[in-house]
Amino acid sequence: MILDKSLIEQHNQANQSLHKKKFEGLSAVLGDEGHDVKTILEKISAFQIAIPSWALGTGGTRFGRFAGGGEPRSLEEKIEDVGLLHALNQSSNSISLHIPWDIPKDPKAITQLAASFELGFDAVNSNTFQDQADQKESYKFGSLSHTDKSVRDQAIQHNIEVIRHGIELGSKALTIWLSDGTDFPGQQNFRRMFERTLDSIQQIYAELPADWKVLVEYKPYEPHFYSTVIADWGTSLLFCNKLGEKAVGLVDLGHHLPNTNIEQIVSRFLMEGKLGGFHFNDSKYGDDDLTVGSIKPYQLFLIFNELVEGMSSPEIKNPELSWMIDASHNIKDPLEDLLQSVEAIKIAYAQALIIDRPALERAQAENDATLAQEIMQNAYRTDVRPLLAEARLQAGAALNPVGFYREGKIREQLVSQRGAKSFATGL
Ligand code: RM4
Ligand code: MN
Ligand code: MN
Repeated sequence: MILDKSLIEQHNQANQSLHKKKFEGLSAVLGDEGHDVKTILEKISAFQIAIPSWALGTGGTRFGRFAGGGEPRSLEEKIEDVGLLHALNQSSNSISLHIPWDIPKDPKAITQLAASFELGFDAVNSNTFQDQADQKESYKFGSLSHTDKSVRDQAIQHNIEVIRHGIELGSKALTIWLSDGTDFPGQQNFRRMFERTLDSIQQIYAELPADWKVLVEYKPYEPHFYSTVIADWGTSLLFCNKLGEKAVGLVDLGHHLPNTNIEQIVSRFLMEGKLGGFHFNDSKYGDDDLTVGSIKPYQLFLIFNELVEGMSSPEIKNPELSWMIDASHNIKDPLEDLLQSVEAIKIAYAQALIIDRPALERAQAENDATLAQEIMQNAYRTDVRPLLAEARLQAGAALNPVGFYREGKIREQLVSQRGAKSFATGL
């Protein structure tokens, strides 16, 4: 479905006067505080977040899945959906593919279709956590870490194929989320599992084009419940350092044990020049894959504080980052959920941009914890949404994307085109 741009203009006209009041008030205050609102708006506009191809349908849990209707039935329809999101917010100009859930059969046609929506391709993701129908060896007991070389070889080959698909699409990174692990104490030798995995990833690494990265994602548990080969950021960093310059860590916000200080992990990765990117989502308990910012928005802000500080510091030499969402929508409309996630990410970014950094540094130098908190929370408690709306307005996107989506009855139109019982591949 292609959005009629004139409808966005109508929507913006109708909402413009209230928006202008809010925006003018906020920019006057920020201006008085010494911020350059024009530069902030440019930064917000330039910030683009990739949409996962596996999260455009309704997700579920191992207990059930309640499809919402109008789900994309093919990779082409998934690209259309991301195009729709991008038209609504001008903030998601790429898609991240999961293979084999989404194999581009005709890469030329797929890249052309994506380009017609002004979209490109972010990291490609391999999948050795499920067995495919035509596959010879089983991943029941692991893939890249498996005891049997033929299973490892098959998994290595799959990753190399994923790189090839990515090259055809213009991607620049491979994400490896390795589900390998064990369920019971004594089941495997931790050190040997690590060594076999390293050897496997080294073979994949050797196939990376010169301008590519491999993003090494970590996760403490699930699907295995006793140990995971790449369980935490330390192990991810260990792999990256052993692999070489093209290997960088990927922080999925849901892949931490409760109460982990994720912002400090971000700082450490940045300090080492080894932060590759993010899988944004939110969680209460585990890898819940909920809407970004729905549970712990302050944590998200603190993460962006580290990012803004790190990226603007001359001491930090970190490669460009991949910003991606990795979520699953079990009860919400996936497109509405993704719009909310993108908005939450950009809110946290904008709030981090308005932290009074010189004042914060002075407070830190003077060990003034009270003042440091005041400064942080002054930024966090500022309603920066008018900045985001203004950036959208200037870019030709909708002032209120979710509002427009509902007024325009977009889901209803998708259901009438695709049917109430269409299913998307993915989570
Ligand atoms: C995993 C992990 C990966 C994602 C899969 C579907 O928990 O987050 O990044 O590709 O789920
Ligand atoms: Mn992830
Ligand atoms: Mn996950």
